[in-house]
Amino acid sequence: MHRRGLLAGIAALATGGCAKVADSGTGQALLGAAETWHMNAQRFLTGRNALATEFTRADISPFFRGNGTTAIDTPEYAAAKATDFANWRLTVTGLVAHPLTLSMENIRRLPQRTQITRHDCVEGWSAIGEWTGPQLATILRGATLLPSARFIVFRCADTLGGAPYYESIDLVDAFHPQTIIAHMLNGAPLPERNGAPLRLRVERQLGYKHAKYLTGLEIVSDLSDIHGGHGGYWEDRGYHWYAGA
Ligand SMILES: Nc1nc2c(c(=O)[nH]1)N[C@H]1C(S)=C(S)[C@@H](COP(=O)(O)O)O[C@H]1N2
Ligand SMILES: [Mo]
Repeated sequence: MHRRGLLAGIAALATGGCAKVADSGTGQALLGAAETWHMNAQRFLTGRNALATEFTRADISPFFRGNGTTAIDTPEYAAAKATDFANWRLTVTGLVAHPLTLSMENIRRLPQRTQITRHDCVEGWSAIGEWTGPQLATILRGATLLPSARFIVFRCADTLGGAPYYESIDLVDAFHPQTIIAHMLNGAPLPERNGAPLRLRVERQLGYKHAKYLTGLEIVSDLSDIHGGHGGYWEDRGYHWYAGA
């Protein structure tokens, strides 16, 4: 984590210079003042495209545990799993010039990125895994964002306590090189517990941002009318929207 460097560096920052990213109404409503400070300070100190640490194969955790939803008990998901997700689709809708419906085959044929990174869950555990999939940027370029696009909303196939899991990130993280739509963990298709067949990896953020069981990407200008209005399942229950680690 860069948090120690971040805290050390904050002292060196002048207070006035860091209010660019979330300067519109939506950004301000979404982010508390301290959270906005944290996001802008982190991006200022490390660069908006700074890479999260990547590890070697020797560092990979022998078992990458599952957390939150680890199995989906619906007939639809069982049927999808039985056919190795041959009919699974990832839709790309909202503020795009070209809405997309991608099959697993489409996703596997895009240029791929493989990265070995550490996942940090706020519940107090970490694991290192090797993830493979296309960069989200590639998919978004294919769809072509409209000028009003500001956030990517990730729709998931599961519910927790009856409410759909969902997440969102802004365009800085969406176009970051390590932000991928992963379909493989450690060289094999994603296990069910880790989000089969598709999950987000957004490596500079904490575990709950990494939405599993992806069914759709929705490009929006505003998060306030989606579910609880805070940009994610856990955010609607009090977690920070910007979970930079
Ligand atoms: N769809 C969905 N995505 C999710 C969750 C979930 O319950 N449902 N849990 C989140 C949390 S809190 C963490 S730490 C990671 C866990 O990823 P893992 O199951 O691969 O360890 O997934 C995140 N993404
Ligand atoms: Mo988590």
